[in-house]
Amino acid sequence: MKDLLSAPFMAELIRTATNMYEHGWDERNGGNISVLLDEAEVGEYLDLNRVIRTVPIGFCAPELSGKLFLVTGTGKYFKNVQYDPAKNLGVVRLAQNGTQAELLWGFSDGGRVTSEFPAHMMSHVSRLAVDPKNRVVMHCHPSNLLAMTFVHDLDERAFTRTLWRMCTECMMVFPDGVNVLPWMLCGTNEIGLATAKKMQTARLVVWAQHGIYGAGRDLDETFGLIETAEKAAEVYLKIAHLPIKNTITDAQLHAIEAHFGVTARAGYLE
Ligand code: 2HA
Ligand code: ZN
Repeated sequence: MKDLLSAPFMAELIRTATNMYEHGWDERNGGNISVLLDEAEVGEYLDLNRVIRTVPIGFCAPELSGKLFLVTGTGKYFKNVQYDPAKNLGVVRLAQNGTQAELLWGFSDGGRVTSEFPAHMMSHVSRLAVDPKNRVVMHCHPSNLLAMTFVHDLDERAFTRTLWRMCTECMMVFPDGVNVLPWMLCGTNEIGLATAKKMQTARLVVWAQHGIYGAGRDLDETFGLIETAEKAAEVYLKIAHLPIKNTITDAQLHAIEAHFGVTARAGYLE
């Protein structure tokens, strides 16, 4: 068996969690990540028949039964992931028709999967139905997006259109837009279900007064999605209180669509 800490997916997760912390997106134990792993690849590093412990997960995701995830732990700090991956991360397999998680590696201090496991797993189900190559769900607390939810209309079309107009790149990076949930209690199946429903139509879901969820094919793409939306929110907060003299028009957004071969969310442009 090869050393799991040398696996590319492990190195990439450690690098990403560290980078997210350094961006100020994951204070204290804020944020969580889950990555759908390839069973054959994990089999090079772990004995897939050796289950350390089994825990009920409090919801049912039969679509994910048998699937393996690398996931951050509840109460764990992103800033510490690089120093002790085996304590802060775990590899789990959903079992028993998606009602239990079998721990195959990690959470060495007796820890458990992220408190947002329902939102993560339900979002994986939603995104896999749209894109079978989706592997990553990421949650964090970027300051500008969070701040924006206090001063901007939470209507999804309006919120998306504002972000699209803040930087030219936004339309290319998230033409599917940003969905928005009102404030809800986090760590519950209810917010998990609501997030997953929003994930059916966009890869970014803002949790008002809390943070954001992103989904994508790999960690770089998902990080980049959140990074781009956060940059746009930062620009918005710099200009929102000033007299606006120029903007990106809908005609210009259509020009981006045509030139770069992207399609804006239906009905979001005039
Ligand atoms: O895991 O970010 O939403 C800590 C959180 C909860
Ligand atoms: Zn959070």
